[in-house]
Amino acid sequence: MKLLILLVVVVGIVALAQLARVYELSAKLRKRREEDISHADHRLNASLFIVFMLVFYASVAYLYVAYGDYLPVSASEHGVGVDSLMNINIIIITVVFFLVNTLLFVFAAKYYYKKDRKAKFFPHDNKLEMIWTVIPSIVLAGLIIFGLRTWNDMTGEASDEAMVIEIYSKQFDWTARYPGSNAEFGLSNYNLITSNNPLGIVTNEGIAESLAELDASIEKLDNEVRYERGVLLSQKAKYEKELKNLKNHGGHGHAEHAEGDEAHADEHTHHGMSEEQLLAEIAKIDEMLTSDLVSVLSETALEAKKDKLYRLKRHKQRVLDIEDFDFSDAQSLSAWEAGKDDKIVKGEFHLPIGKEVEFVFRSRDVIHSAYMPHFRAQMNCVPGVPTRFKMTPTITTDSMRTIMDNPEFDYVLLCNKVCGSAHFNMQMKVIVESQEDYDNWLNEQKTFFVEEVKEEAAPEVPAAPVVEGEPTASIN
Ligand SMILES: [Cu+2]
Repeated sequence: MKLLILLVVVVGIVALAQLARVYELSAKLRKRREEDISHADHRLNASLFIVFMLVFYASVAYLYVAYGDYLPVSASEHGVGVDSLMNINIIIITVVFFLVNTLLFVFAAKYYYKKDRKAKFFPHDNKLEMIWTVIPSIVLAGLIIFGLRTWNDMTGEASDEAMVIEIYSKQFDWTARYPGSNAEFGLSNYNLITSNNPLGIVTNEGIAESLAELDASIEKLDNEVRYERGVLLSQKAKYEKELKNLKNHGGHGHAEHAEGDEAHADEHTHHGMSEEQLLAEIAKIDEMLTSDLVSVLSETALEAKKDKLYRLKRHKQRVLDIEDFDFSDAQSLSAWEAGKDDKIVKGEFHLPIGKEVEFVFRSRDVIHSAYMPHFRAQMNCVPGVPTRFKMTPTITTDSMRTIMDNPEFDYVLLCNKVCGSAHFNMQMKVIVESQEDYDNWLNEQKTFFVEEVKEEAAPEVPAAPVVEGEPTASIN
């Protein structure tokens, strides 16, 4: 079938070429030069300009109707402003579009070439220059001022009553965090990220868990490196050589300074190990060689493991550094305590209707973009730099289902930055509901590390105010 279409296209092109050739030949026969174009040809081209313009306008009008409002009414307070800004822009663009294209095509059609018509020489006009400089400047300035005001609406300071939610992005999903009863987020540190602590929230339990995980990995890797057959054999050979030297020189040989040398040179004047110590070391290696842990690694693999071991130990040191946190400062202490009752949710998050909510965005790996089209909201999530905006939802999920006449409808948070292979699937459901339903839902959500929090620990958490301008303090 495809071949057939191709064949038809090729035959068509050949036919056209032949037609052109016939035309050229007949023109020659009629003693007409090729570049002489008749008045009828000019008129035909002029009317074709008008035809093209009308078809062009019709297709643009179709696109406006078919795709003009792909989103329902805005479900947030500031979204109304975003929509009117968008509408004003579209109206201006549409007017300019029709004006410019009409001038372009109608002029081309009207002033087609005529033998007896002479063009007017019109090189410059100050008044015209002024008009098409000043009018666009005023319109653009107006748009920018309007746009900045709308932008400030979304990114300005949130009111004191606003609730705060953290949206955490990583390849390829979203996690939402609600501060617990103390209305304050706990500190977070990426070094503490474990499977149970996906946001790396700083708590004593989180640190303990992270250290336990690191210790297990370090031990496993350390064994792999220590029990490598080649390493063991070369170590053994070194000890055997030393032992031989010791025997040959009657205890005065210059044995190499061996690792793990803690011997007091009682019988010897040099720093080498005694014969008994060397024999003990060799016996130890012999025993290790019979262990199940012994493996054979290539030099590259061994180097890679050593490198990984080094990095794990460095990671562990960083976690240990967190423990040296300064507790003398009351505010730091409360930030340290604050993480325990944070609530972490995946899959969907809820918002109460009519309540201002401040979003704080973080990213673990690459730049993502939190996009909530129905709320006309979008913000980049940048690794290492918390970003934020605020909004007030105005339509519940249920009402929006009625408005859209779609009982399946749900608000959604999407990633709007191509961030990797599963980017398309990076989304989270957003539910807007009454304050009561929201409270019930939040109460059902598990508290972070709830099982470890001792009951008497709860009153100790002071109701400290949120550190201003620092919704997610980070100590790294
Ligand atoms: Cu993404």
